Amino acid sequence: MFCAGGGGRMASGSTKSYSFKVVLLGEGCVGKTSVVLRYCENKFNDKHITTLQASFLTKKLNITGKRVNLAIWDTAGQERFHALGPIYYRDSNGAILVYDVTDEDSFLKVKNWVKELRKMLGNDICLCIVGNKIDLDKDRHVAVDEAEGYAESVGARHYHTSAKLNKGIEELFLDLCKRMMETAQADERLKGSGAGQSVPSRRGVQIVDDEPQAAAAGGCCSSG
Ligand SMILES: Nc1nc2c(ncn2[C@@H]2O[C@H](COP(=O)(O)OP(=O)(O)OP(=O)(O)O)[C@@H](O)[C@H]2O)c(=O)[nH]1
Ligand SMILES: [Mg+2]
Repeated sequence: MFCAGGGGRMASGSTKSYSFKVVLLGEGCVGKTSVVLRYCENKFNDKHITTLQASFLTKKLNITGKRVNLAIWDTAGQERFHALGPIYYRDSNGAILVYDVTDEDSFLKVKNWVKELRKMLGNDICLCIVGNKIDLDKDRHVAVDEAEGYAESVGARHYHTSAKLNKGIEELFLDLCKRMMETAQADERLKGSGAGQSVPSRRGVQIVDDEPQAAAAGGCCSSG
């Protein structure tokens, strides 16, 4: 399993590491795999090699001194795989719902995913709606205002990307990570922080405080 805090500790200061699970959902051929491949490996393939079931990639980043480990699940867009969705979105901290700006149907599919995710997970997940392929803007079939207005109405954030031209991808993941960190920190406050131990949140994120803490409640080892 993907756990927080694996690996070395930072030498000094209060450094927290976060582990988040992120899932990409959306119709086939909208560019989910391309977005992930661009982000994780800075690669782009002009050919469509359809994803079967799902694939998994990881990414480590550092945000204002905090280590973030992302486990990214890129799911298959083909309708025959739709029923597998819950396997991948369950316990996710963030969902990236991708449509192709030249394909109106793919935007309707995003709306279906939003309904399903809100029904199954409530507001416990950070939603990103992503209009991909903005390099094909001349063939756009989804109005910017409509897409952005819809995202706002469902508590999601909207982004535009081009995996092909590497536009908006870094910004998308960085912004999502910051939102997931805020959610995790709010969860942590809510739980009243278990005196420096790992605090699993509602969505299974673990926050590990690398800084040694003073004696835990009920602890027996206070020295001095
Ligand atoms: N012009 C353009 N083409 C893109 C972009 N992103 C992806 N594509 C192309 O769109 C096609 C589908 O991309 P994929 O990333 O395989 O799409 P997917 O959503 O993962 O598809 P499934 O795995 O079948 O669900 C490929 O031919 C990509 O080269 C983009 O930003 N601009
Ligand atoms: Mg794919």
